[in-house]
Amino acid sequence: MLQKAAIVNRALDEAVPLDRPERIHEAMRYSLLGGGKRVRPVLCLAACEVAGGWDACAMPAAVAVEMIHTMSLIHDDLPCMDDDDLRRGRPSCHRAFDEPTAVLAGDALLALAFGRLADPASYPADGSVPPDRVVRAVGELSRCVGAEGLVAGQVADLEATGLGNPVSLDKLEFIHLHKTAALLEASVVLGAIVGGASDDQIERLRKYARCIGLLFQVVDDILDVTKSSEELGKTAGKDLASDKTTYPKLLGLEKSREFAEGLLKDSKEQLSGFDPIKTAPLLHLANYIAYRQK
Ligand code: GRG
Repeated sequence: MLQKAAIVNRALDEAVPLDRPERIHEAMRYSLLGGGKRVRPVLCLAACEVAGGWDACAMPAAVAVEMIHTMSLIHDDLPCMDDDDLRRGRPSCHRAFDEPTAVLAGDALLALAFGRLADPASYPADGSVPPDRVVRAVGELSRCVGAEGLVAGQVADLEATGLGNPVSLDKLEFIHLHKTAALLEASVVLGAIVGGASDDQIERLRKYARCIGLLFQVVDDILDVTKSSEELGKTAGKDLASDKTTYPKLLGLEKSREFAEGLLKDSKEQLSGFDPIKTAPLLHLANYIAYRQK
């Protein structure tokens, strides 16, 4: 994972040069290159490999999902959203720069993500990723991050915050399936599409991604109450202090851990029909998400 994350970091660095206007590019680079586990791009590369492709085929999609993830974090930290001062162990973008710059840096990363994904020059020159796969990937990404996906999750989360009473388990699942799982789903599905997976393979990998997406959030909720801000690189205990509903609040810590174990098992079952050597990275990534410490 570290090796793949290093390749992704190089691609991200090259994708956002320090062009003019400098301040906006500085802000984009500050948030994009300042840490982050790179879970989404690594998932994208791993799914492409399962489908029979290689890293260069999936790199434009890998870079795109990390750019969108970063822009969602920048916007999530804004005073009008979660109002957070700390991100990836450093001041959040609007703190390090200013609010308008942070909004625009997020907007620019969103646009650039689609630009890189759609640009034929981003792909290997041997035609190993035909244009119809790229078009399908663009549509899939748009659906996963727009008002049916990530944005829907954020809206539902904002609506639920401040109501004073906990949301139901169903509502909590809706929030996380959209706010967190949708982009993990896009990461895996885009990798599978550009790698040349069949429709049936794409749907199985989608199910895997949705399981690990929900798992990711359950683990995030558990870490929020069991780790410190220093360990996490973001404000810990925030969910506990606010009226935000989390799995530990609804189910308790022990039942949340059991729920996480069930999701891990379900995710692995989706990989059973594939070549076990090729799915090994996805299997280990599921374990990593389940047992991560930050
Ligand atoms: C996508 C158009 C568009 C708008 C964004 C603000 C917003 C709408 C959505 C918020 C989404 C959000 C912040 C979801 C939380 C996802 C999550 C669990 C983040 C933590 O991910 P990690 O642990 O972080 O992978 P690192 O820093 O390691 O990358």
